[in-house]
Amino acid sequence: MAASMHTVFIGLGSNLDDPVAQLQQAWATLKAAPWCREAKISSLYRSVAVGPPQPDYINAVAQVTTDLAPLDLLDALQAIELNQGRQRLIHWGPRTLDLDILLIDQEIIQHERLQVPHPYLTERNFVLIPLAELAPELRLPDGRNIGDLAAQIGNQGLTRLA
Ligand code: A4P
Ligand code: MG
Repeated sequence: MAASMHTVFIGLGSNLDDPVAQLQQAWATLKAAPWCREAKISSLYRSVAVGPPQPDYINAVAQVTTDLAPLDLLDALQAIELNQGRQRLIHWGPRTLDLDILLIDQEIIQHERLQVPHPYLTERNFVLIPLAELAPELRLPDGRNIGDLAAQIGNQGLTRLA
């Protein structure tokens, strides 16, 4: 039986060791992954850090189609993080690469390793604005529209890179 395909949105973030290059490398790895189809990515954004004082982030959002099950996708993304030198030192602290699963179709997942939609999705302009670039008509499982949420949140601390 063919596994079902899922439309997934992934948040990319980096604020260490040449963040633009980190995101470009992560995107190249994602696109080339055997489990990844129909990949596209938003613009890159510079974003003032949320959390403890630390350098600005570069953020973007990618949309991919995959037949991986959610926890297998999480494993695959964490392997990419580790491959790019990610160390888990401080909660919300600086990192070479963070890959967060934002949405998987209209699924709601409450697992000890994985919450989907990502719990802070609606509070972060560095997630909502690039997400709306890719999919303004998209809705959260609760019915809220991404384009509307992005228009309401404002762009404080966020700069789109040329
Ligand atoms: N996990 C649960 N749900 C998910 C999900 N939807 N996607 C678990 C990915 N992982 C998920 O994550 C800890 C654990 O969360 C994982 O092992 C997984 O099982 P982590 O990346 O190791 O650690 P963390 O840094 O403590 O937390 P997290 O959740 O990645 O932090 P955030 O919320 O991503 O915040 N400021 C700006 N401007 N831009 C940023 O990108 N990012 C952070 C990190 C802080 N400030 C930022 C940014
Ligand atoms: Mg993370």
